[in-house]
Amino acid sequence: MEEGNHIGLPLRFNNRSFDLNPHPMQFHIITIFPELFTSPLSVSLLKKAQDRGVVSCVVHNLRDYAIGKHRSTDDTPYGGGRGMVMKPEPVVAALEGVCQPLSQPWRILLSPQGALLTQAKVAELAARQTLVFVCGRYEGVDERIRAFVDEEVSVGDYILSGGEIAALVVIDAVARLVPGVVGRKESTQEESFSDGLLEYPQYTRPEAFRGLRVPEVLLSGNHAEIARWRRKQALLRTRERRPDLLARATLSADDKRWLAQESNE
Ligand code: JA5
Repeated sequence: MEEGNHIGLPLRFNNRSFDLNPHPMQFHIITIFPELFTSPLSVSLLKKAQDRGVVSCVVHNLRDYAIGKHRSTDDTPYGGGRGMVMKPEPVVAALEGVCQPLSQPWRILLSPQGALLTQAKVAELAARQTLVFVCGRYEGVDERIRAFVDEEVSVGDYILSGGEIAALVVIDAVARLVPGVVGRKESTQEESFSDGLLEYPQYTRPEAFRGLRVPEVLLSGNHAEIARWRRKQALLRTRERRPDLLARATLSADDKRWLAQESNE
C-alpha cells in the first residue's frame, strides 16, 4: 500500500523492500504532480515488483522544495515570449535533498531534447541501482537545470505536457529488466525476440471470430512447424513494417535464404 501524501511526505510505494532485498532497484521521481504516479505504480507488474521487494518507487513533490509564500515552481521567461519556465532553485534543492542519502544516484531529466530511449539504453539504466527522474512541466525548464543532472532522455519525438508520463515509460521498461520482476519463462521468451524483430501474430480462442479464422498451422499441434511459421511471420512483418529494424536484426542463414526466396515470388 502506498504511504505518504503530497503535503510534505514523499509518496513511498514500498516500505518493505529493504527487508526483503538489500538491493532493490530504486526509482525516485521529482514532480509537481505526484498523483499522476499513484495508479501506474499501484497496479500490475510494478506493484508486484514492489511487493516482492525488487523495486522501490518514491515520488517527491517538487513544491516541498519551493520557498516563499506561493512556493512557486515556475516563472516568466527572460527575454519574453509565451508560457512559463520551471525555476532552477526548487529543482536543484529537490535533487540535492533526494540524492543526499543515496549512494550512487543517476539523475535523469526527461526531455524531448534527450537521447532517444532504446532497449539498449533501457538495459544500461537497469544496470544502475538508483535512478532519479526530474519531470519538467510548463513550457520547459531553466537551461541551468541541465548542469545538475547526469543525462537527458526522450521517449519519442512528440510533445507531452510534462516529463511524468515519459518517466513512467522509462520506469516500466527498466523495471522489466530487474531480476525477479518478470517471470523467468516470460523473460526467456522476451529474449528470443530481442533479436530485433517484431513479434509474430498471436491468436487465442475462438477458432473463428467474425469470419476470421486462426491460421491452420497453429491448430496442427506440430511444434516444429509452428516455430518455423512464427519465425517467418516475424521476418515478413518486420520487413513490411520496420525495414529499419530488419537491417540491424540478427538473422540466421536460414532466415536470409527464406527472405530472399519470399521476395522472388
Ligand atoms: C518532457 C514541459 O520524450 C518525450 C517527451 C518528454 C518530455 C516532453 S516530450 N515534454 C516534457 C516537458 O514539457 O517537460
